[in-house]
Amino acid sequence: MADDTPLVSWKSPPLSTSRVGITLETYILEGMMGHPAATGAFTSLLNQVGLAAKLITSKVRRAGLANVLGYTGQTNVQGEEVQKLDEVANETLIQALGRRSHCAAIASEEVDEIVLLQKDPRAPYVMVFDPLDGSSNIDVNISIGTIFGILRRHEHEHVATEQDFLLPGKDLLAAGYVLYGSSTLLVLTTGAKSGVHGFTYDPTVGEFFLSHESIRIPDKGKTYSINEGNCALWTEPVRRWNAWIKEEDKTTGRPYGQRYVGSLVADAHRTLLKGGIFAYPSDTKSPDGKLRLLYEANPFAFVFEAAGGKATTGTDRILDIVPQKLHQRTPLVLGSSRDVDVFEQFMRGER
Ligand code: FDP
Repeated sequence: MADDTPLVSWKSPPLSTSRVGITLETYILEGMMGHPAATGAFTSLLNQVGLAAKLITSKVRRAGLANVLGYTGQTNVQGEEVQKLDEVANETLIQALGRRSHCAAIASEEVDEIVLLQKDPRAPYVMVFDPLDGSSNIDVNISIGTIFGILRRHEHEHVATEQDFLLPGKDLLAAGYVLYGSSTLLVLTTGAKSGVHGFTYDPTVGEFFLSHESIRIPDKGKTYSINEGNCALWTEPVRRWNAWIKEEDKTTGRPYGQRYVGSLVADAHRTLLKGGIFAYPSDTKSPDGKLRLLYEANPFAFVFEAAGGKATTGTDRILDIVPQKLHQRTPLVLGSSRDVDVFEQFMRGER
């Protein structure tokens, strides 16, 4: 009798919904295919952000060498004036975005005024970015990053103006950051519905691959992140919160550990993955806070909320603030929802 048992038993792998391993371009393209009315403009813009991230990575990775060769904003060995890395990153982004017709203008932490990229008033988007955040850390080989956000223009009678940028963070269409750390990681979100995803750069093939799918920040963490050297400058509620988080109490997991890199991208990224709280409150030296609303606070607030976390000034939701000017500063508190809630309770005097 013939034996029907196959020599090698083969079972199809379980159907997986995980997309880990797909490239950033595929991810962006799939996003567009989910919107039948999409023109491709947004897709193209996100792809240009990916391209700029690759170009800046290659420059950041050579920064130490460049330093040795004198490429530090002074004169290089050929006697030429050379640019600082944050200026290089700024120009790289402007050039990458200017090559397509979709980004009407940009506002950058590096530039006083907006930079117009398109004369066509129909150009649909504007972009905000901090091209190289934490730049005081470049010289000491510590992680730095690029932060970005994309807004839709509402008026197409004229070319873009500053007014196109003065929108609350809740109006962002997309936001994210690129962390130049032990590897380069691009974290992107178009909001809570699509989730927050991280793409790790493989320099050997020149592609970003989805490595951190659907990032969710834990409800509560074990670390706090603040420049404790500013303690004498803080307000009384911040000091009381700081003392509380260092007290011993097993039921609430205190004392929390302290972590502070001094590069927002690095501190915020760690907080996003591990949970806990990052705070740069207002103090007597910086009564309005130190960090910039448009380039730093809003993109991170958008990412944290999309990942299930919170972002506040201590009293108000960051994403609700209507900016009055481009380079406006704000106090910023980001983190796990329960940890941010406690911070706000201290600010309201409830603890
Ligand atoms: P940097 O001054 O090095 O550019 O926004 C700028 C920023 O860094 C953030 O990246 C960082 O979180 C913060 O300032 C650090 O400020 P302190 O040195 O005052 O702690």
